[in-house]
Amino acid sequence: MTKTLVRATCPHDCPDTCAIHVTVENGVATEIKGDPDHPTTAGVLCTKVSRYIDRTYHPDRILTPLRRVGKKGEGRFEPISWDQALDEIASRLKPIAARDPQAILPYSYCGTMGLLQGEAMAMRFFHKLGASFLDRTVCATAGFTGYKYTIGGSIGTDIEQFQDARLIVIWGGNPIASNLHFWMRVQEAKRRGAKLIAIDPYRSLTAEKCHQHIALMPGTDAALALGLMHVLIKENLLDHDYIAQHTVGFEQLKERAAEWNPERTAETCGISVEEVVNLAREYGGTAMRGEPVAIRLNYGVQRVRGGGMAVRNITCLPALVGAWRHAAGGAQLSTSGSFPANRAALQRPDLLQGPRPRTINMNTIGDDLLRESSPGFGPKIEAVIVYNANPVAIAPDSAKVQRGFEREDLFTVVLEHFLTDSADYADIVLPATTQLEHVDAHLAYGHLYMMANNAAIAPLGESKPNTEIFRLLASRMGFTDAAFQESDDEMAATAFNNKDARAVHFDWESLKRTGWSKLNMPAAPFADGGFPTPSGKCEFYSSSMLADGLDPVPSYIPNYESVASNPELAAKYPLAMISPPARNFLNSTFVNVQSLRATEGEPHLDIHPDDAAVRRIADKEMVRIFNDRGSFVARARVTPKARAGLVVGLSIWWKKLASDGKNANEVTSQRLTDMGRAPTFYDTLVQVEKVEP
Ligand SMILES: Nc1nc2c(c(=O)[nH]1)N[C@H]1C(S)=C(S)[C@@H](COP(=O)(O)OP(=O)(O)OC[C@H]3O[C@@H](n4cnc5c(=O)[nH]c(N)nc54)[C@H](O)[C@@H]3O)O[C@H]1N2
Ligand SMILES: Nc1nc2c(c(=O)[nH]1)N[C@H]1C(S)=C(S)[C@@H](COP(=O)(O)OP(=O)(O)OC[C@H]3O[C@@H](n4cnc5c(=O)[nH]c(N)nc54)[C@H](O)[C@@H]3O)O[C@H]1N2
Ligand code: SF4
Ligand SMILES: [Mo]
Repeated sequence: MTKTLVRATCPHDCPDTCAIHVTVENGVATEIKGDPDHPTTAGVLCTKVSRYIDRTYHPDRILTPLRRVGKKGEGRFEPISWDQALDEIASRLKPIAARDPQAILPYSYCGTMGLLQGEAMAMRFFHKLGASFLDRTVCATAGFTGYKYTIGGSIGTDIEQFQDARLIVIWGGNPIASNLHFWMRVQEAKRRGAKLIAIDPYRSLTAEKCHQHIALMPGTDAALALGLMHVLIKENLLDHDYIAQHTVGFEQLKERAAEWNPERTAETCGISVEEVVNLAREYGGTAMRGEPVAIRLNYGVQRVRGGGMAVRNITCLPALVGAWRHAAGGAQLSTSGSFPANRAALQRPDLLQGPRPRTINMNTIGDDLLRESSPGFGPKIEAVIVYNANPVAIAPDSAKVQRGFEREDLFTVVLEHFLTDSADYADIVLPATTQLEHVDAHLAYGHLYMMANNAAIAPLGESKPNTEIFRLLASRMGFTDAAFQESDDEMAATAFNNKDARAVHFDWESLKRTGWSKLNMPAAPFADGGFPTPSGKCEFYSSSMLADGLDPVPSYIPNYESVASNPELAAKYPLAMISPPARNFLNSTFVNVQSLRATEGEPHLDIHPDDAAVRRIADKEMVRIFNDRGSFVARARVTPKARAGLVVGLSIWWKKLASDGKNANEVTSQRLTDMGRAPTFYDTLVQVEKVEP
């Protein structure tokens, strides 16, 4: 019997990008473990990925190409050969491309974060084809943009420094569920005496375990940050030297913050005046004692109209108190900007001939699939190629998305492991390999290691890596460029720019052997300023924002849908709804793994006892959640974990595994954020009623 250990990397859309050891016996993966030597993984995988072997060998894996035989959405297919599948796809795409290739749309996100299976060959294919561009904005671009205006790029406090912080503010994140290895550092900081504060409308698993939990209303974080600035300035909890040397626009910020006294702030956020004042004193006071204060800023604050501004305001705070002076101080939203990734080499935008195609925002896929050709829009979408994504489950305003994919005149191809809600609408489904079956190179957005994934086992059935599928499609379409001949290893070798000082020690072959390699980065990136903004400083005043038509100074943009901003709508739909990730799912991935679904049980809605009482809803009763866009049902959990005025439906369920065939995205809207063209999943008003049995 041969038993080998293969070095792999977790491919999922999670900041932790864990280093994995896979044990392979006689060609079969038998065990998966966290790499004990990788500093952030520290030998630990989350519950979900501990089940990755179950997922890979799952009896429902798609193992051959499939052609639809039932109605769209029904999920009835027959197996066909690769040749049949590729011929059919090419014969459908060619005439569309001859008329206008922009009528073909790729739809992908981060089902795998791998640079090869995620983007390389697929992007080459769509560039060469001249297909519509997809604005991949479903997750992080609001905050990315707000952070960039202020700090200059996605660079922040190293996760490996957090254990030395004295105060950690976990702002709009639930790391126990979605950033476990950061939480392990936070636990260490706590043991060393740090104070932990969670800012979250919901008493999440994480908020429960912090010393303090500030439960503000969704979408009011920008106001809270302004209120904190007000108190910091009024009580002179400021690092004047850092402000003078490394920031611009303090006077304008001061003027704006003056408008946000603790009373106005507390009223806007739905919290107490003491909570505002004490948080400012704790944050500023700890920093004034020369101790590191760190903010882990996450995605919860971004999924509302003013999500970009919220991130911007929060990221002004560390510079005000000089927190960046310490390696363990400052803020982290994402580390992705630290990596010298060579995206042009991977994606080859030079393959594009002719003018730049139009761009479709992935968040408005519902409306856009239903649009006719027009001068403003361009051609009607005639074909969609979905990979690494499950739009029917994850995109907002889901009823429209579903209607779009139901169109008889739409040709849909889905590359998948499983018959997801989206695959059910495909004309052709192509079987993709999992991370155990293909090679890939990874960067991370929560740590600073370049990562390699070796293939542990041969592809199951007839499945193929995305890279190979797009190579074959390119050949069927008659694309003969050398770019389509490159192997996965050849592409991986170009993924990181090893002339860059951060990655000079990098080489793909050695990375494959060791599994991971840390970037050369200073421990405290902004201790002496050097922000990658136009001014080289932390920009309290941003000329770029002014040029982009935004308020150049931190401000507050209320939700589209809230009691204060839209009382008329709130009269009908008085409850704010958020639908953050469930611990045992990864977006909609893993929902079909029975053991993980069993832990989550069924779709739930957490509702405060007061809100339940007026609706005569008892714990465990079925409820209907609805607004003008749609409705879905869930089992009520009557609990003060949801603050009054808020309901929480942990997500993202597969629709077809829910009793009513629907999920939380029935009620979310396609409206976009203030910056970054991102979604507003948590900017949603609903009403809730008991479902009479
Ligand atoms: N287990 C698991 N892990 C995941 C994922 C998953 O689905 N499951 N998804 C991955 C992905 S794609 C992402 S983007 C990240 C997300 O990473 P995080 O943003 O850290 O993850 P969440 O668990 O969504 O935590 C968001 C928290 O924000 C809160 N929140 C909602 N609205 C607001 C608001 O307006 N203000 C504030 N302050 N808080 C608010 C929610 O109640 C929730 O507790 O996680 C990744 N990791
Ligand atoms: N209501 C609500 N909606 C949300 C969110 C929310 O918090 N609330 N969160 C949003 C966020 S942050 C995000 S990032 C999106 C995520 O949305 P998506 O990126 O669509 O994520 P998943 O639903 O996990 O779907 C990924 C799919 O990719 C497939 N896949 C994985 N690896 C491979 C591979 O190698 N090849 C191929 N071909 N397929 C592969 C998986 O099987 C899975 O079905 O959802 C968004 N939607
Ligand atoms: S999902 Fe996140 S925590 Fe779980 S193994 Fe993957 S990278 Fe690690
Ligand atoms: Mo995300």
